[in-house]
Amino acid sequence: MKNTMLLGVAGMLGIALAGGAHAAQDGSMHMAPGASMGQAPASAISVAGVVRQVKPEAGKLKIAHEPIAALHWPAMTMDFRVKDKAMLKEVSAGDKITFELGRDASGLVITRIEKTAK
Ligand SMILES: [Cu+2]
Repeated sequence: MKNTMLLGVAGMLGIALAGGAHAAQDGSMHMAPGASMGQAPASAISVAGVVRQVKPEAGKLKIAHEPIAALHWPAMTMDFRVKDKAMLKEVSAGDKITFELGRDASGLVITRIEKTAK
């Protein structure tokens, strides 16, 4: 009886953890069918966030970003590509930034980064 209950709790925790794994490895998870069509604004989207990790080889930044209303995204931590790897030299982990998201042939890409605090 006790063992059964423990197993039940463990199972629920497992499900909760799986469901809570919100951090994405890149933006592709957001590319739900139709999500990028029609409603997405043509102009750049400005987003606030905190740099978590700089990945020079990959040309990516891991950013804990605030909700992005224009894309219907909740706040989360994820990787973003940068348009130019040189942009990665301007920031380091812990920097508070405002960045602009645009689109290229491969999807979302950071087109501009501005530090808001050190
Ligand atoms: Cu995200």
